[in-house]
Amino acid sequence: MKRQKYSAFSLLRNAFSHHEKWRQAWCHPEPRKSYDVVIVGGGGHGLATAYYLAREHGARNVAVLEKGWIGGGNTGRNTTIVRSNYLWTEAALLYEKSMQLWEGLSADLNYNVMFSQRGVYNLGHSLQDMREIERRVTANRLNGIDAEVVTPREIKAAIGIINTSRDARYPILGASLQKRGGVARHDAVAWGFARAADSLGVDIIQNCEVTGLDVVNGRIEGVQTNRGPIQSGRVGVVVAGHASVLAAMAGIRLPIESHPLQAYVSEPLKPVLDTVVMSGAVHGYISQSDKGELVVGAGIDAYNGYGQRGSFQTIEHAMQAIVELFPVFSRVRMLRQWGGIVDVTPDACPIIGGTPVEGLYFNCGWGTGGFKATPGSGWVFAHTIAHDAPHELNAPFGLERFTTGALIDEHGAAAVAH
Ligand code: FAD
Ligand code: PYC
Repeated sequence: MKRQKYSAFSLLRNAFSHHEKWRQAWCHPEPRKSYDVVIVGGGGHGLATAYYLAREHGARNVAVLEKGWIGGGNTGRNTTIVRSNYLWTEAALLYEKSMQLWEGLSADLNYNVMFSQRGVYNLGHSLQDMREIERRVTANRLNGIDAEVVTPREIKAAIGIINTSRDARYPILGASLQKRGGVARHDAVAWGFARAADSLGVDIIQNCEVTGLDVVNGRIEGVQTNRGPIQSGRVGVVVAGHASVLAAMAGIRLPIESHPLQAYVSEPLKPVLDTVVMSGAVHGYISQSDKGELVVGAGIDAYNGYGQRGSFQTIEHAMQAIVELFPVFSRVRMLRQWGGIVDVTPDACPIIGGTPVEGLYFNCGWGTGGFKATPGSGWVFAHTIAHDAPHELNAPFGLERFTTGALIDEHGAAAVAH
């Protein structure tokens, strides 16, 4: 299939054609015998990595291998909150790089990822919460990131339907607000990166599961797949909740626990909530999608597992939290529930870099918060693979920090209980 070139006239031409005649946005090539770089995992991070490898580093012989369909993992299962208000400088700079890429992403990809900077509130319900919020806002500002502390009165003025009563079980004492934060359309992010990578010559191969990593004398030589072996001297693994499974194929044990994380959407409503509200204390967060559904999430399910479902008590807990914050939603009917598998590290920060196997790189451990990092993660991982060395932004996030002890504790800023 011929690769697409996009022009200002494509939209007009397609508007007048029947949709069956639309050309596919990316090709479906058969895997070649070998590639310069193989990326395992066709989520947002893997596709972004391939795109930036091609665009920033001139790589042309690149494949993305996806066991299912692109964006079918956590990329298509998350609640799409984007923010960069992390506590420590190392994390703040990495997430802020991503925020800056988000701000130009639709134009860069020539694909509307529906990035909507509608603001993100992180609520505080105790004096300790408020001290933590003030500390984080100050740290954010020192790193040049927009952040402010807002009072219950200001929160109520902005979000009329929120419950700021002092009599609530967990009264709202204030919040941090990042106005540049918001949401994006998750599928569009995968599709936009896929189309752009494809147009730069990247092979996107779906239904291609990696079943083994070929390591010879401490070097990666290729991968085994359900569609045959593929040779490559450079392999980047970006498989979110399945990172430990892939690492084990190369004899590596990662400091990662895999947990289900659930989300829910309601029946569609008229616009009632034009911002994002998160509360780590009551364990719930909520926004309203452009379709009108309330998009709701909670903390992780406490047990380890690979089932993309989640347990009933977490559903109950999340609904209690949301109804406590927004009593008006008590009569809304929920429509769908699902889970994704998140890979949580001991310091709630990602692992992005090389491994003891030469030519084998891992990008994982984003846990409950990697959607917001999609462009930034792909950008630094592409640099790492192209140069066989980390970019200064991801240098602190190497696997070695778990032996040197240079951990970056972001449990608080992760804002989701785990
Ligand atoms: P994925 O999109 O999971 O992509 C990995 C891909 O690897 C998958 O498509 C999978 O099929 C493929 N794969 C696995 N094994 C193999 C194999 N052997 N061979 C080939 N392919 C393989 N983050 C935020 O920033 N904001 C949020 O609001 C937010 N909410 C969330 C809510 C939920 C319910 C969940 C589950 C996660 C949430 N996250 C959020 C986290 C975020 O979704 C992830 O960190 C991020 O999407 C990870 O992207 P990825 O591309 O690394 O992973
Ligand atoms: O990291 O902002 C976040 C988040 C929200 C919901 C899940 N993760």
